[in-house]
Amino acid sequence: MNNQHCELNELGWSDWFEQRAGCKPTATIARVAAVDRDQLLLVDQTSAFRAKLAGSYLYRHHLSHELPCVGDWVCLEKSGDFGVVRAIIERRTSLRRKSAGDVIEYQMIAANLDYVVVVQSCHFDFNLKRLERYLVMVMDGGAEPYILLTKTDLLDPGVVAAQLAEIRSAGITAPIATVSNVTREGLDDFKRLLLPGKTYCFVGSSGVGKSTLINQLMGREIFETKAVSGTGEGRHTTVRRELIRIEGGALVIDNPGMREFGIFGAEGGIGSSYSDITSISSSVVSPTLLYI
Ligand SMILES: Nc1nc2c(ncn2[C@@H]2O[C@H](COP(=O)(O)OP(=O)(O)OP(=O)(O)O)[C@@H](O)[C@H]2O)c(=O)[nH]1
Ligand SMILES: [Mg+2]
Repeated sequence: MNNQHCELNELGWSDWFEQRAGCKPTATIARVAAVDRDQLLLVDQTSAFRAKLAGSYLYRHHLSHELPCVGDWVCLEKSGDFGVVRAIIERRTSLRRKSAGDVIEYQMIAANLDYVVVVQSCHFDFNLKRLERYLVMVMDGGAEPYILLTKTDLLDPGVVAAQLAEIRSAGITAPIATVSNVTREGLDDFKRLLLPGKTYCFVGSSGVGKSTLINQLMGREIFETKAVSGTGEGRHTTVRRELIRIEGGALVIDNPGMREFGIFGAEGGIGSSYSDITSISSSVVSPTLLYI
């Protein structure tokens, strides 16, 4: 991330974190922009730099959700352009999935998100039940959901309008945007939703156009994209999560495509109304079975 000389709050820092940080006075605070095996890419007011987790932290924390993920704030010791992370600051919100296996363990997708943008393509990918499952997962983690329908250029406007009506008639009240990355219709309206200093995490199936859209928002090709199959299936092009700051100051996380997931207690379908979703959301134990 190119963040030369920006304030921490431009990277998403707020009083909420300030009150909970508890870092040593000599420590530096930075945000996790990417996790590459045992190395972290961090950003602070002055630069992007590499870091690793302190051995003492690893000794005390074994569960995968205790390890830093994209979007986390960390306390570290910085020497030159390398850091040693001593602690993760409490997460305000998160997006997480249950790991496969009998032991209930969470795998973090990303942390400290203000909004999760659930992306579906109008073309082949649109699926109300899956959308509902995503919304439950988002609300379970405490972020606000946005719904984004892409590839409107490939369908008759009447079909897109029917999909919007289907979403609303299911009682889903989350804001919905529609966009075509080809004609750019809807792009400016969507851009206006993205506020400086707020963090937006893009999730959805492979091939729906997440990276294409983020490239459009950046105004240049920073993420690789790849054509989908004739039936709209993506190629799992994005394999790395990364937090970037786009023009206008919003913080955006691209994600690898997700194949399928379910929610604890909701395997048989969530029911047909948003009130069902919200009641599940407040009582749900965890999202589960989400494969990337
Ligand atoms: N017609 C049309 N094609 C689009 C649109 N948005 C993206 N595409 C195309 O869809 C294909 C997949 O786009 P990506 O941006 O790679 O999709 P992704 O969601 O990032 O996929 P993963 O990284 O695999 O999760 C590319 O060929 C894009 O050019 C759109 O609005 N309309
Ligand atoms: Mg991608």
